[in-house]
Amino acid sequence: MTDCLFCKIVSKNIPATVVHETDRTVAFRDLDPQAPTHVLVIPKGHYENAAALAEADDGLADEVLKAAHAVAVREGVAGDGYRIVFNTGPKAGQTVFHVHAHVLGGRPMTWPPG
Ligand code: DGP
Repeated sequence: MTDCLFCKIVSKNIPATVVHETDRTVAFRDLDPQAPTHVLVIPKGHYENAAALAEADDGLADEVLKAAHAVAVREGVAGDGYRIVFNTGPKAGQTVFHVHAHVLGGRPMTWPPG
């Protein structure tokens, strides 16, 4: 999708610090990190949000989840605990409408989220 910020990161028209990549996913550091580790994992194909990705039903959601875990391992936060968040829809705080998993770690987390 030509207008999509994260599609432009996939096509390298916008720079990003990529930390992990597979054939169908890419993971890069968040521009405004909310934890010592804050990485976004996206499918390279455009899906608006987690619901659209789940409905696509082609195994890609599984690949995104596996990539998120691989990032946590690589970043050294998997042992102590980390959080994977899909903000889905404006009311949940989604601001970029290309599905992304936030992988957050490296500090204690609180619950419930805001
Ligand atoms: P959300 O609010 O769940 O849609 O999260 C969007 C995230 O995307 C937010 O944490 C900030 C991040 N972000 C926005 N623009 C850019 C960008 O140009 N580059 C990178 N690396 N991250 C961005």
